[in-house]
Amino acid sequence: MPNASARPKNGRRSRRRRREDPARNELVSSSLESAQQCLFNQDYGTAFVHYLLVLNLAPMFKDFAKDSFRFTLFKWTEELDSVGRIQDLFDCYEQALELFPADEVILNSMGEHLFRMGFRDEAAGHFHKALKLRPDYPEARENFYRVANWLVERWHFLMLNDHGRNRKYQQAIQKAVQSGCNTVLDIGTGTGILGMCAKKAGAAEVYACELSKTMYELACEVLAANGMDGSIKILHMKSLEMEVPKDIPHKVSLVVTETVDAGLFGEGIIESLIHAWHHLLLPPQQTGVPARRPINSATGRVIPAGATVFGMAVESAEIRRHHRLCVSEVGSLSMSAAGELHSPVSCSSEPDDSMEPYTTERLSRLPGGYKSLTEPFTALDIDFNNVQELEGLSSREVRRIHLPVTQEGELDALAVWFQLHLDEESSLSTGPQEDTCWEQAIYPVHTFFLKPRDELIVEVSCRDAYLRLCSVAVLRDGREIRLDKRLDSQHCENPVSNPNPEAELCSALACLKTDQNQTKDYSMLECSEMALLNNHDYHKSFCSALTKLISQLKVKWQNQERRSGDQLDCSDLFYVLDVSEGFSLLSLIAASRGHVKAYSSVEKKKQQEVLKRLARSNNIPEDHLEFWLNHVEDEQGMLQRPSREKLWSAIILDCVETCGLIRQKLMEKASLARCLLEEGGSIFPAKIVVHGMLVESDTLLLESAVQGQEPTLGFNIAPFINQFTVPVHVFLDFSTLECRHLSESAELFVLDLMNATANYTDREVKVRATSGGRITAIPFWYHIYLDQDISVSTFSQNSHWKQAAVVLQQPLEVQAGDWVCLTVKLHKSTISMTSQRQKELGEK
Ligand code: 44T
Repeated sequence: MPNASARPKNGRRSRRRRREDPARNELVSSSLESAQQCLFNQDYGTAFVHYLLVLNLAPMFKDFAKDSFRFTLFKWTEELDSVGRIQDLFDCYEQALELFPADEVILNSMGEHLFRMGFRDEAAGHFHKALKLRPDYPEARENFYRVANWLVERWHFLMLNDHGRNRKYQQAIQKAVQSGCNTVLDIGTGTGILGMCAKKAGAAEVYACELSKTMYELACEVLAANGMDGSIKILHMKSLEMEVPKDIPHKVSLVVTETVDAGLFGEGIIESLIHAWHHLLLPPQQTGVPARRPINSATGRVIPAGATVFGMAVESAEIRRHHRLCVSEVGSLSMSAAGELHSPVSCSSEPDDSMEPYTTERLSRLPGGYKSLTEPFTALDIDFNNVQELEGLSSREVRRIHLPVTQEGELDALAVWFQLHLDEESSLSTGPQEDTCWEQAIYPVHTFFLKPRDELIVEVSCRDAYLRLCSVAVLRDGREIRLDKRLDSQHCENPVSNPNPEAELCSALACLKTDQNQTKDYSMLECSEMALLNNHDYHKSFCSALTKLISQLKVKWQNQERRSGDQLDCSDLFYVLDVSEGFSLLSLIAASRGHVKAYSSVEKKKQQEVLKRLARSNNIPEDHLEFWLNHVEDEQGMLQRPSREKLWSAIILDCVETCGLIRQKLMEKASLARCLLEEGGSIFPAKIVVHGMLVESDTLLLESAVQGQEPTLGFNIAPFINQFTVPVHVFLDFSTLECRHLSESAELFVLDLMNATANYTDREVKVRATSGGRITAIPFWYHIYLDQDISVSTFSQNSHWKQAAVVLQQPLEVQAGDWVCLTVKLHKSTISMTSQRQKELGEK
């Protein structure tokens, strides 16, 4: 590959010299010819090098060769990708962008590679640039929408729309500045709002830092728009890397921050504050020593001043089905041999790195609700102005808390929230009862049925700067029942004080033994995969549809044999391919139908083991289950014939993502799959019908964009952050969304996966408003038809899918009886909608 940096700059004089240089011209034209020849021969690597040479030597060919160059680049990088030459791949893109820095197609394509490699921030930057260059470029727009949620998380909108929170922070900052905190650092400034509050309150010097590149750039725009770019110094870095005087000239008297997540410590506030106290803040005010000088003149402090964390034991079927296997049979397969299946969120006393200590939910919006089994208890109190206390957190002794059970029920989780004490007077709460938008942290625990006179023993500790909560035991009738899974078996049910040390030793050994077995058969599933296993209807439907298809094919085969006079060959099998993403039992369910050789796309070794164990225990011959990805070399080859002389009887496509969107490239996969089917074979699903409903929901608006015309605390922020608004809200729980239904549910679109001639033009659908109101959103979901009669809905009680909703840019006022015309578009598996009122259509 030529070294791009060694190329001469193309100044005017050198260009003229080049044109006059016959040897150079000769080289350019022969290279151009070679490039074209190599392209024709599909030798993309060499073609690419030739094009690079030509275009660097003779930029005037850029217009002429642009399309071929792009084509070569895409083909060559595809090859590099398939053989894992990632560095080379990105080098090629960089060289291409040096030649065509404003080429939106190259930018977008590089973004796609970056995204696939997990560089989301960078990927998003490329999509954003491509979109700015060509706002009507649909590929870049769709890609941008897919990543916008990661770049600028949706809570930014909630936060900026939370006037109560904004005002409380503003007042606390104002008070601190007016009482003498003159130099301020905003850690994790986001849009810059807290820093701007400090400046507006009169602080002499304001600094801010932000680690996310996107947020940093956004904050720069916001500061400039508010005329504060000269007076607030913003740094693109993590506060932990900041030093005095390198980054800020001296220590500050106030740190303001809201780097807290639902579990309080998840954004690293403890570590940031310890570092800030040692390196960035003036010493704290001595407690107990009366201040002689004006307070805070040479001392430092933090807003928020501290926090109190609360916890409560809850029952929730919704939490349970996402973290525990709740069924003993899945689609007629017995699950008893599955071994231990865990979600990645665990309260294990020895958590490993792959585990998260908590997940988050809004308890008030949990489908099916929740039941409190104990009163809320104080889990922790922390003073952010006391560095010794912050440092001591990790070494604090594990605290055991005894909680009287107040209501009987299944113990599923410990829910956690907190009060953030901004100063002595003012605080914010993230509690489930409050009228706030904040989620609670959920620590799923080992399920146990609690009775009213029980006492639940919870352990609270702080490890790796995370708060950890674990329910360890239940006190019932004077006996302590251990809840840790590892000590869960019968032998481990110890009386509170075991008078017999020998018996204690025996039971400890017994536990050790179980422990070993469990480690062996232990496998982790994503929460959505766990919920999928628990989705009885889904598996039952697949089971029926597969049984039906196979019996139809059997009849067909038998008829053919009768006609041809051949004997039925018992070794002839039906071939079924399951290309579901992640863990899926569908291949096994297919294999259990008899006369089926099934191919699973499960990739993880541990999960393959689970399937093998289940096959054995369900009497499925070992050679009737294969792992497809062990056979194919690369993902591109995912859809192939089972073998040279065979075709598939069924191909199972995983068509909807958990978030509620249709999977990318579904239609391409379906058309490929159709070609690989034997006659009479089928793709599952055969058809997808999109359903939707008109609703009025302020909640959805608040989570989608900063609302209203009023500036936020007097600052101009909304237009900047709202650039990251996306038209489709994902991961929606439509069943618990606060909203008014303004229509019945309606069929919006049909995707016919079995039909090769289906033509997906825009579709106009008329929906009648059943009540008057403002349509702000159109939640949508899918009826997935496995065949003509059997379907599953992605909006059902046990669904492992969430729903999605189109959020309208402008709410649409309607009256009962009005007709609304929706234009539904499908572009590359992405559904979009626009709406219009059609009063004049009247009743028909
Ligand atoms: N919390 C709201 C907002 N960052 C989440 O890159 C508050 C949520 C909330 N930058 C319950 C209650 C509430 N140095 O942009 C992000 C992040 C950045 C840093 C520089 C650092 N050490 C950090 C750490 C984080 O700060 C921004 C905000 S952090 C996420 C805040 C009532 N649930």
